[in-house]
Amino acid sequence: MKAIILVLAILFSIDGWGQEYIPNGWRTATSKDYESLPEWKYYKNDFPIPYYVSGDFDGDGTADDHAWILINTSDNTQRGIFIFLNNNGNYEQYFLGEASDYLTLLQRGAEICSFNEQDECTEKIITKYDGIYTGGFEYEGVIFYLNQRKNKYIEFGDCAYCE
Ligand SMILES: [Ca+2]
Repeated sequence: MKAIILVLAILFSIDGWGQEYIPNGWRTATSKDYESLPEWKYYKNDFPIPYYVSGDFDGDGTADDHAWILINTSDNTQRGIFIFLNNNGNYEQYFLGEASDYLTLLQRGAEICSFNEQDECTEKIITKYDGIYTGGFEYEGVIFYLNQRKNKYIEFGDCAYCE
């Protein structure tokens, strides 16, 4: 029972967060969405908040940036991945594409790799700040990590697939 109350408290607190930077046409997930998303419902005990992580996603030294799986309000089913970089309360928005099932934090110091179209490993880096991993409960996901020079989030993969 205590665990249920704790999860509900976390859900309600996150539901109320940061509404000011959520773009028009999108909304944060609510407890009702667990009913319509089989994966979220199925893994709820192990993974109570699959749609949100915070971290330092731009390397400015403060872990006050937000990553969300948001839900499109036009059909209430389409999901998108967004990162909001907090610059003293002004949020810079990045849309990363259609969402997988969940987000997790990729902490700085991780070894990540990029791949070409032939799935050959082309680059291996050690992250200097946080990134996000977005994946499926039953399939492989991708890592998004900011390329500061290009001011763009780049897709990386797991270096376990590098020869
Ligand atoms: Ca930051």
